[in-house]
Amino acid sequence: MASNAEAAEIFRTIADLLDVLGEKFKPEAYRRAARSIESLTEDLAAVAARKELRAVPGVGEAIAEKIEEYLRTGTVLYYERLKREVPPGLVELMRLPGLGPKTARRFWVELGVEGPNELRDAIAAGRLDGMKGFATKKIEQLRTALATAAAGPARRAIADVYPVAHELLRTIRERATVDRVEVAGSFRRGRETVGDLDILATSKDPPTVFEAFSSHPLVAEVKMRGETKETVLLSGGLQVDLRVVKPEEFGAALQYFTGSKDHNVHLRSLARDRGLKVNEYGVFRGEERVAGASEEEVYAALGLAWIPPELREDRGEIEAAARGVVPSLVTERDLRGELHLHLPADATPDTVDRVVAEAESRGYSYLGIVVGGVGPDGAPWRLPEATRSRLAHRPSSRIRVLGAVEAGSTPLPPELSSLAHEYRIVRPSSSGSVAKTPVEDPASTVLVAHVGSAVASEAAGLAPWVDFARRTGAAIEVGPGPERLDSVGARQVREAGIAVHLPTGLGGADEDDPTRAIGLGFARRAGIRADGTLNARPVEALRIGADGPSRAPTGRSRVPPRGRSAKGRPA
Ligand code: DGT
Ligand code: CA
Ligand code: CA
Repeated sequence: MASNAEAAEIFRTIADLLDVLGEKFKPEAYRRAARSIESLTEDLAAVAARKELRAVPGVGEAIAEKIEEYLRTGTVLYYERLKREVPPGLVELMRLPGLGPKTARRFWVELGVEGPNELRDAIAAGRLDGMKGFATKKIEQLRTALATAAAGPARRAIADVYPVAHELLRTIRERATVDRVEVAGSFRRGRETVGDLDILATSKDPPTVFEAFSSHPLVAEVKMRGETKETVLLSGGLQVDLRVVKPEEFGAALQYFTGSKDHNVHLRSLARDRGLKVNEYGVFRGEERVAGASEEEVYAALGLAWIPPELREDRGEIEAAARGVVPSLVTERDLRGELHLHLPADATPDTVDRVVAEAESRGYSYLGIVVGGVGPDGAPWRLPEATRSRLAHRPSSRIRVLGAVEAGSTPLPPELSSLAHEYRIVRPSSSGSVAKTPVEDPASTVLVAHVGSAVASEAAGLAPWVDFARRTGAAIEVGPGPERLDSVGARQVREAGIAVHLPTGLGGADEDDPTRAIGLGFARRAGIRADGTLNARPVEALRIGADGPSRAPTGRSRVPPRGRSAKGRPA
């Protein structure tokens, strides 16, 4: 149960509480201890076992006893007592930006304010006006901080964070001496939004890692720097934690800092039942480390199959792993093609050749390009004639190139009826509803795309599309952006027995294009496997044009089946 991070957090909170209570020197002592616990390169329990706690800088007799108490009982009575002496609202107050324990104390003592709501009222009533140290501008900042806090912590869409994370990893790999470096936390679990980034590395020369990291131009402020951990704020305000750990602990640290917290809590209770202890340094039987270098090893030591990060939310995945039935989720390597590629409106035949070459180089066996349709504004559009005809008349190509039209679920307008295409994509109209008139040829519809996540997360918005897909046999696209079908919606789609289409990011701007990884992450979070993924199927199974399921496979355009890995994760 015990962890260095948690112990440090307890001591830091003790310091804050003592500040609120008006203590003079003690708070700094607890802060110093917290910093040094955080910089330890090994488990506190190991230090305690060697009776060396008192040799840790900043740890004297009183604090050493509290660490021992924490290791024994999981908490510290002194801390529990202090928490009872200070109104909980004050702790919230002192955590607000621009406030600290000392200011919180002044509001408490001078105004009788015990929490955010009361402070808001006090500001509104003008009770801060004329208080020493509170100019109008400062009061305005407090008002903003209170409003922001009430709205909940700011989380960012994974699509926005993805390029930043990759840029930081690339810099660390290029400029520092590292062996392994990975992003953990909610990012690795493929969550729709992330609160902060958690990066883990192993290195023979840790200072080079911190140096490469904190000198990156994106870094605006170094908030905390210890021997093993550094916390920075990027210029956009995103917090990034970087930890450098020992190679023999990397798997345990990756497991611990990937979370989720609920998943970890469940794992630790499972470990206890088996007489083991699991923390960010490894799995231990007594003092002996029985696992830690790899995640596989950590899960195996607990009698579990390795669990993909996207499933680690304590929603039954641990029970499944104990029975050895972790689903093998769809991976990038399962994808055999793309059916929903939009080209720029002015795309030339060369553009077609380029994306086809890219699809070929990925080993895909088909590529569906949208050649025209009805836009969300209701206006018909089509790619230039020469570009469209390139689809049908190409120099030899190893893959099937297909044309699609994309429109709402009404019949195509007359000006598009002559547009050559092999299949149809349906998109919700801006109202999100399914038109009463069915498409003229439901059998040609293979895909529903552009389903919004706002629509998707309300069952009512997604439901008509699930019905539509069930009726027509169409698949529904997941992702790619935060405004599109998310993992919650994808789960509903899977549970209805409908296949998904995954964006491939073909023709994407650069290597940091998040399209493919994010759609894949959402699908994996929803428990989707290759067999539930339309574009993981061979071209003959797509129900498209003359290559419908009734026709025998030609064999020519097939790629050999690729191996599936239970351990695949989004790039
Ligand atoms: P986020 O950053 O809000 O999007 O979500 P996470 O899951 O990345 O959370 P974060 O950054 O606070 O911590 C990363 C992981 O580290 C978290 O999923 C579990 C683990 N962890 C961090 N602090 C604690 C803790 O105090 N107790 C436990 N049990 N686990 C923790
Ligand atoms: Ca995080
Ligand atoms: Ca974090």
